[in-house]
Amino acid sequence: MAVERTFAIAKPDSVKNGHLGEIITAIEQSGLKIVGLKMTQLTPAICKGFYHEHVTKGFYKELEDFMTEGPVAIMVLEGENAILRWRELMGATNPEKADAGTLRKRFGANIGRNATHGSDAPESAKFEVSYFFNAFEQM
Ligand code: DAT
Ligand code: MG
Repeated sequence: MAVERTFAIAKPDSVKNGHLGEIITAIEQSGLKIVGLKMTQLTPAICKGFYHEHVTKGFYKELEDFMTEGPVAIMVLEGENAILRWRELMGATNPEKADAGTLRKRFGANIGRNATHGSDAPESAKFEVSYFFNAFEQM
């Protein structure tokens, strides 16, 4: 398995509830390296571009309202098998179904407000990283 980069978000609920530090600690303790990090707030247009695969779904409005409601921390993570490792650290999309100790189990309230985002494949990771980070913002 090669060294990969993946894209992560500490969603508005995580930032608002003061869980950003714990999320960063979990990433560092897992051995994944943070090679890009910044705060931003998504607009509806930016959110639609980011979640392009979901814009036609019934839950999209709820997703956009949530993702634009406050600041987020966005990150690029690097490591061997980083895409899958970050997904495993986050846990299942629905916090109720996430394994104990995962970030979504610890900090997510429900399937909509689920604390973190992670890319799901090499192609989406490449798109998502480049959507938010230019070359000078990645170490
Ligand atoms: P993931 O974030 O685990 O990759 P996804 O890509 O299927 O999950 O969906 C993107 C986000 O959309 C997800 O983190 C939360 C929201 N979402 C997904 N399914 C939902 C549903 N049935 N009801 C409300 N929000 C949902
Ligand atoms: Mg997804």
